[in-house]
Amino acid sequence: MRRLTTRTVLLLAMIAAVAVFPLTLAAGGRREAAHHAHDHGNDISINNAWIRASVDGDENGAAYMVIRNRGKESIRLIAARSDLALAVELHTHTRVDGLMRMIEVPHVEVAAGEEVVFEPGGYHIMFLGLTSGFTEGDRHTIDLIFEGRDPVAVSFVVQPLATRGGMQHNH
Ligand SMILES: [Cu+2]
Repeated sequence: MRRLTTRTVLLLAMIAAVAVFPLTLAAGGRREAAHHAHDHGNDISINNAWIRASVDGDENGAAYMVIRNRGKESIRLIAARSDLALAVELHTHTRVDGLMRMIEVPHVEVAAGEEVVFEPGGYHIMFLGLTSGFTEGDRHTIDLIFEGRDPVAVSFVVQPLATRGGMQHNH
């Protein structure tokens, strides 16, 4: 009876060891996957990030930047998050009946090794219902959400459209 009990305990210990081993492996695998995803985040660089300064009475606003994808796979910006406005959307401009209109886009794709420019008259982060105006020289952090990745916090500087818009219109 005593021997049987010892054998049972041994057997249970072996089962436990076998059961724990794959769990450890799985946990290690998850850690590695998470770390891998974080490394991919470094493939994205955001430059020239700025917000258009508000003029009196502005209820809405826009932010611009250049997204560069140094990675080997295309990336998708699917959202931007900020408490600067009641709603934050991704927009572009399109010609409708001869007029340029803003439309919301579900995502902005940046191919491997390419960059996408957000600028007045094109792609922009749209702020609808500003919680406060944008003052020249201020900085605000906006979280950029890329599909399948951790949010990327980017600091945007507020600048007047007259300065930035003029620089951009060289075409
Ligand atoms: Cu817009």
